[in-house]
Amino acid sequence: MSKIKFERGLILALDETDYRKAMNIVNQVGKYVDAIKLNWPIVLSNGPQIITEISNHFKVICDFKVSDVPHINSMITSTAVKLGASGIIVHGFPGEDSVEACMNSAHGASIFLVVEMSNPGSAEFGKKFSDELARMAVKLKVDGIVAPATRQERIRHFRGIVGGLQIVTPGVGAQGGDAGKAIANGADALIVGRSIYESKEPMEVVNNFLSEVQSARERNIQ
Ligand code: O7M
Repeated sequence: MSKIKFERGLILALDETDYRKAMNIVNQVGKYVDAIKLNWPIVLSNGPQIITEISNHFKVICDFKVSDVPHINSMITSTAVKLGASGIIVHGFPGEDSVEACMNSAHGASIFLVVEMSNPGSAEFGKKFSDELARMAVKLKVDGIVAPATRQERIRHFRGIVGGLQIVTPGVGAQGGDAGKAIANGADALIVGRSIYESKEPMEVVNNFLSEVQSARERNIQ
């Protein structure tokens, strides 16, 4: 299993649960994104074989936000990888042993740790510990973290903590985050769902995001 690289800087969050519509989107935009993120809604609606079906052609990240005791985390992670996942999203709040269990059963798949969520309610509990979670990501040497595009300054803040770890960022588009600013602040890849799969012209939307990423990266280099 090879690690996921974010050459294009875009991950499709495929939260469309209708099989035909979902596969139609995959066929249109799959090869223009770095990975396709599958969350519970599409997997519960279509069965785990959808992970295998899509991963036969494209990199799949299973966004199960794994957050259980270590032996269950191991079972979830290794099963998702056997089904074809190249990346797994995990929570850090159950503690280092639970995250390590995911890492030890990932068989080379990338592990991304959620440090702060994009919804307003995440300020209530999660934000209080997000620095510690980012430091945990560095200590355990996970592959990357998930940080919110809805609060751009937080991406920059976490970049300062995690150094070279990958940062993937949800909350662009439908949740109000700005794609170019997210990249300018240090994100490696945008995670985008509804703006793409609810559009009548998904490929056009993907192209727009790709050029925003490209220009922001060029500006970052200058
Ligand atoms: O672009 P949207 O708003 O339609 O979808 C956003 C996707 O990002 C959706 O699949 C969420 O599960 C995911 N997400 C968040 O919206 N907020 C978070 O804080 C974290 C995630 C996520 O991807 O975690 C890995």
